[in-house]
Amino acid sequence: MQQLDISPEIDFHSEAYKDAYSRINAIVIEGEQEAFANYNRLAELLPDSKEQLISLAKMESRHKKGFQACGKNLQVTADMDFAQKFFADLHRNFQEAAAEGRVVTCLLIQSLIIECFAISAYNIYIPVADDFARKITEGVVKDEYMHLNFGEEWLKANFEASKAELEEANKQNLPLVWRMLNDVAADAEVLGMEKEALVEDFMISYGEALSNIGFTTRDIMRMSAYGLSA
Ligand code: Y39
Ligand code: FE
Ligand code: FE
Ligand code: FE
Repeated sequence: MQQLDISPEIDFHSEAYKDAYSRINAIVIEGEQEAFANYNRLAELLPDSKEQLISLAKMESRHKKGFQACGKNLQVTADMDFAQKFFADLHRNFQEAAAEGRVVTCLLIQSLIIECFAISAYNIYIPVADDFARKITEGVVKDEYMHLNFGEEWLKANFEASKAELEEANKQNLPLVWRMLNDVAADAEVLGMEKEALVEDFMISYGEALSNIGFTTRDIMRMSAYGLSA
C-alpha cells in the first residue's frame, strides 16, 4: 500500500519488471507522441497562443525521446499496439472536439486530464525508477507543470464562457481516466507504483486545477465523482 521512498528490492532486469515496463513505457511514449500532436493541433485552433503551443509541442517530442531512451537502457521493447488501444478513447474524443472547434474540450482533455495523469504518474514513478529513468523523469515532470499551467490560465481567463463545456467534457472524459488507471494498475504495481497513490495524486492535481480555473469546492466534488465507479 505505502509508496516506498527507496526500493532496493526492485530488480530492474527481472523478466517480470521488463514485461510490465514494455507496456508502461509504451503508454508514456504514446502519450508523449499524442501530446505533441495535440499541442500542434491546439496551435492551429488558438492562433493568439500559437508560438507558445508550438513550444509546448516541442517539449513533448523531447519527452518522447527521453522515455524511448529509458526503454532502450533497460533493453525493453515498448508494446506500442497496447499503448494505442490504451489511449484510443481519449484520442478519439480529442479528435472529434478539434474537428468541431470545441477548443475548451481539447484543453480539458490534454492540458488538464492528460497533464494531471502524467504529473501524478511521473511523481509516483520517480522514487522507484532506475537511476537513468529517474533523471529523465525529473526533467520531464517540470515541463508538465508548465503544460498544466497553460490550460489553467487560458480556461481561467475564459471561465464564464467555458464553464458549461468544461462540465460536459469532464463528464465525458473523466470516467475514461478511471478505466485507464484500472487497466494499468497491475503493471504499475510491478514497477513499485501503487494505484491508491496514483489516484490520490491525480485527484489532488485535477482538483487544484479546477479550483485555479474558478470552480467552487462544491463544483469540484460533483465533477470529480464522475465515473469513480468505472
Ligand atoms: O503531457 C504529457 O506529456 C502527457 C502525455 C503524457 C502522458 C503520459 C501518461 C502517463 C501514464 C502512465 C501510467 C503509469 C501508471
Ligand atoms: Fe499493493
Ligand atoms: Fe510530456
Ligand atoms: Fe505535457
